Amino acid sequence: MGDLAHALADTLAALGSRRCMCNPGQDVVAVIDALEGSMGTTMFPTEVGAGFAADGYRRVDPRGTDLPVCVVTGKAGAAHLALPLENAFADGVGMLAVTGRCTVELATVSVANVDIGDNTSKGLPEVVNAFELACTPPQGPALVTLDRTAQYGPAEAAPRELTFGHRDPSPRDVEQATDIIASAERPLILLGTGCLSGDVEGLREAVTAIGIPCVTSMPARGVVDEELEQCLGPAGMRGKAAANDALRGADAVLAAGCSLSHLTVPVGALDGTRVFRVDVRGQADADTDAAAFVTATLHAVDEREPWVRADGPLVYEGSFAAPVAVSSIMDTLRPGDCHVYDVGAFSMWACAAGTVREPGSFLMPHNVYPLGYAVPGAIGALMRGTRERIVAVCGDGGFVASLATLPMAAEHDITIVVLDDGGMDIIRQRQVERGLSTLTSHLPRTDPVALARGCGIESVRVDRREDLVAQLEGAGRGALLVHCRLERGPRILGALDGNNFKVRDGSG
Ligand SMILES: Cc1ncc(C[n+]2csc(CCOP(=O)(O)OP(=O)(O)O)c2C)c(N)n1
Repeated sequence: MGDLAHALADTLAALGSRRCMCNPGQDVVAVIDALEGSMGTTMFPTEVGAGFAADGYRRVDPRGTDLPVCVVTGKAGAAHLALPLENAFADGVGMLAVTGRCTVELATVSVANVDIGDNTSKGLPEVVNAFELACTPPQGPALVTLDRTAQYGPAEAAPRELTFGHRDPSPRDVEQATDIIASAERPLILLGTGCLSGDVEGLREAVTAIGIPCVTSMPARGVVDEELEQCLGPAGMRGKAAANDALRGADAVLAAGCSLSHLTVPVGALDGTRVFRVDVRGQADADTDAAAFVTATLHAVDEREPWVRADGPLVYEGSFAAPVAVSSIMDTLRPGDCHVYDVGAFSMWACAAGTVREPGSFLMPHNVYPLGYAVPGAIGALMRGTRERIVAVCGDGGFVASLATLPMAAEHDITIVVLDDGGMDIIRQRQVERGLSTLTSHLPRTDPVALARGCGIESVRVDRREDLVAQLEGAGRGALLVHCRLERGPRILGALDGNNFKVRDGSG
């Protein structure tokens, strides 16, 4: 019999994990050492960086059992991991976190919680169960906690054949959904992140073949090709006007893998609408492949002419401020690329801009909006190896928040765009609206170009839209930082949906 560290590493590798993101400490050094022998293991300078990288790794392609393993030490390490775990839990991103002891209650932001403590012989079968939960939709982080001494205690690997995988849609449920959609005058399909981990290819074919309009949640952007006439794009708070109009106007909605939160469904939009839901946490049909369910339903109904039209492309015009910079970046998004967004006023403009054609090409945390996500998230997405060109987009605030991870970018084919409007604009806008002091939306001055060069990253400064586009078109090999000096952007309206998303003069 070997020790727990090796038994755990062997078990996780046998289940399908290929990557470990870690930040070491005494509680987990032996675990990390064992994982190094079983999978690609990368040290991140902070636990937050490791956690966001694990998130980006899984978010870019949430299928299968290649669950990222995020290992941090107890107390300080585990406390730092609270933010990435909260973010992953809220957005349904699977990962397996292994930590030492901590009084911060991380179990509340995990889909499964295994406290191995010092009982090394009993814990591993439970870890396998937790692993399975973490990668089965609706996914989320699973947490394994151990005592420092446990790493060295005796244990045997406990892999087993995972029953992982979705249940095939039940014919009875499909029939019911088909009846609802077929008898509707204005049917609509609402696709959430649950669809991303299922049979996406089948879904894309079915949506293309049958003209029933569909909308997506923001994080599911790209699950079907937004260039399709019947794809109205993302709905919700920052979504497209046509998508929200369709939600309000539909008389029947098949909602698949979507939580129907206020971020996706405008308040009251579905009142009085017949809604059939599939693959949602807590529902009886929770483990159904949501994508396959929609596919089966679409194949059972007749082809239709769409009853709503998509918006034309959203064009932001004006000076080199956030809407113009962000829409220019979105216009360079090609199949095979992945753009990873941080949070800020600038990112709001990205939500309804551009055309997202494939899943895994537009990553933006949706519920928690954690500042500093983009750079480590992009490094994680790159490690998954499924996308060709990776671009991290952040504001000057997000850039500073992720500085600890910047040196790591030097070793990767990654482009970082820093949209620098000289402060934290989203905060400033709220402060101005409420007549508050704007002192705390200022940032200490930094020079992203000099900082990046100091880390061995090629770096340029641009002041014009054309120069930004030229840099992005040419990017892809090696690390590059593009520092955009922006004018202050127009005010983000307190918007409930894309209808309100119009560029206005002035910055009030
Ligand atoms: C970890 C964390 N801390 C604080 C916040 C609140 N917050 C949201 S956006 C933001 C500032 C963004 O500034 P910047 O990156 O410069 O983008 P801008 O708004 O200027 O476009 C802050 C502090 C957050 N979302 N996450």
